[in-house]
Amino acid sequence: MKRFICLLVPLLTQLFSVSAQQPGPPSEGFDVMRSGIAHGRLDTITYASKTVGTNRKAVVYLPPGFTDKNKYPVLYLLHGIGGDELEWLRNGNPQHILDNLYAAKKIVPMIVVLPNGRAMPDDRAAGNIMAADKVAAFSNFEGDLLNDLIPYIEQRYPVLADRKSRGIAGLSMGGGQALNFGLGNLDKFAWIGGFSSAPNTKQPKELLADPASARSKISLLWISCGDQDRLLPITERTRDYLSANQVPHTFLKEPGQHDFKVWKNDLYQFSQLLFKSEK
Ligand code: FER
Repeated sequence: MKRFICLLVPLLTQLFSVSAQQPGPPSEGFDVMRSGIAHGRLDTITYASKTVGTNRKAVVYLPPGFTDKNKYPVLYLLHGIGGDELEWLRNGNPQHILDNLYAAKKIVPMIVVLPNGRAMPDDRAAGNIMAADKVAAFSNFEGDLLNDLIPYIEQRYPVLADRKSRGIAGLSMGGGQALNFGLGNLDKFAWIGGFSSAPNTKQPKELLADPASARSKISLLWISCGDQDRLLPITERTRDYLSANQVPHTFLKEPGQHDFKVWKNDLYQFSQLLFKSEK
């Protein structure tokens, strides 16, 4: 009996922590606009970027019931190599996913900022999207985000401006950016998600040089990828390093390829974990 309990307790603990970390896949209609529930609002903003030297656009999602009387945590949600500030809206219906999650009381009220992560004067996804200067612009976005966009958002909207109230996530190139910028700036971000992260993801030792100090700072580190995605080895490489260095993280290998079916599922699950733990 004693032996049985010794086996059972760790098993239950593990099951419990897994279910607490992973909300599970959505059901049909999770990404469709529903009538009869409260809806959020989309703003298009233009901010002056000292980093790029131009005025740049971003889209801001304000949650249902938004009011200047409250202060909100903020998620910065980034696009992929072929996208821009409208990519999530064109292909992913994040506003409907989030509205429906609010209606089900599964997420906390948050502002979601959809930036253009290609930080260069012509930031359209036109021509050769793989050109070296365009790929470099995804790296250059770190300065634009930290020094231009975040200060603009924090001045313009009623937001909680501490690291525990700031998250960063993205898909593919945006997943690489979220991991690079989030883990590289743990004084600014406590909630980090890489969805199907691209080859711009830094090598593990550069990505997280000091795992011991990161351990206590990270509230959520989510890494996920479709099992049919040829970029899966990048996420597995990050996962192996995090595991070897005992950095708590959530790893999800989900059925699917490199597409919005996977990323909508990621947003659905990741957003339910955001801004909830005490750590
Ligand atoms: C690459 C393969 C994929 C790469 C970038 C991507 C810069 C990005 C894909 C995406 O954002 O969807 O070799 O190199």
